[in-house]
Amino acid sequence: EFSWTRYYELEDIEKWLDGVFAKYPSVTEAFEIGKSYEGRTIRGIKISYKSGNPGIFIESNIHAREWITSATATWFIDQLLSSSDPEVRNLAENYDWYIIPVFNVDGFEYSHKKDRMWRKTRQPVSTSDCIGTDANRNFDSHWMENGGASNNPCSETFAGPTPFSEPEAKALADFVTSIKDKINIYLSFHSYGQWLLSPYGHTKDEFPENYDDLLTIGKSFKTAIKSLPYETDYVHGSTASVLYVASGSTVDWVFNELDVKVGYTIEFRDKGRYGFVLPPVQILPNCQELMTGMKALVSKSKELG
Ligand code: 0X9
Ligand code: ZN
Repeated sequence: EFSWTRYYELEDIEKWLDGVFAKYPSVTEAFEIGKSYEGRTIRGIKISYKSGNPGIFIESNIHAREWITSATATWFIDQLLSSSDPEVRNLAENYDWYIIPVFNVDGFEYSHKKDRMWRKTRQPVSTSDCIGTDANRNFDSHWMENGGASNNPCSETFAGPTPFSEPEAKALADFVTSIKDKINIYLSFHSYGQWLLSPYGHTKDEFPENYDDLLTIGKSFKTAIKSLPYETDYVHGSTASVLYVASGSTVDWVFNELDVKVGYTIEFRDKGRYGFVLPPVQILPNCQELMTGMKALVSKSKELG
């Protein structure tokens, strides 16, 4: 029986997903964006209660060791389908959801089987003995600019030999491009640090034209989470201004190249005490925070049009 009191391997998550499709056939649809370097299928779920809804895309676990992201994504899927909370019903029924719970499938498997702290993809690099690229530096938007990524294959933020060198990144880009007119909000789940990060990542000298709106939406997310009994703090702002310069990320690529103008990287719990190895007892609190923040984020974004 699947639960949110422990972490699961890819195989278990995929079995759970199959069960979800079987249980909710009329409102769910399986999709595949393509295959990973090692040949695994990258799978997603579309949840749609009616046609014509605005769309929200969630990509999760692009960084292998950030297990809380897929645990939270699966919980969120379960809630959209089973919760009777009116605000969750509003999210479920008035938006179309595209959710990829485990994007970096090869890395995720490797983080379970060999190295808990693995981050990157698993594709070798011809010029080095080091393996893997940071998929969140491999997208073709300001790729390798401003020191926001590394050209050293042994670095954790190696951008790859070329933009979209990673089959996973290319598959995601092609898939999101194919449905871009249906996407209003793009979210990328990460850990850790408790940040809500908007574009830009590639520079701290410029801000998007709608940055005020992105801050307003971000503030609603942060305030909502702070109001919960845990009083967890999230810091919001542009990636480059509040965290560090990071170029070639998914959120910036979708924002710049596909013109999806509401996009955030969400860095979940914690602030570093456990870091990537967040204890399972914190899965549900993190999930509750995400849901509370999400309700606020979506409603503020609707309000601002
Ligand atoms: O460095 C990253 O890729 C993310 N942080 S993490 O510790 N999870 O690795 C931040 C990504 C920032 N996003 C954008 N550049 N938009
Ligand atoms: Zn990450």
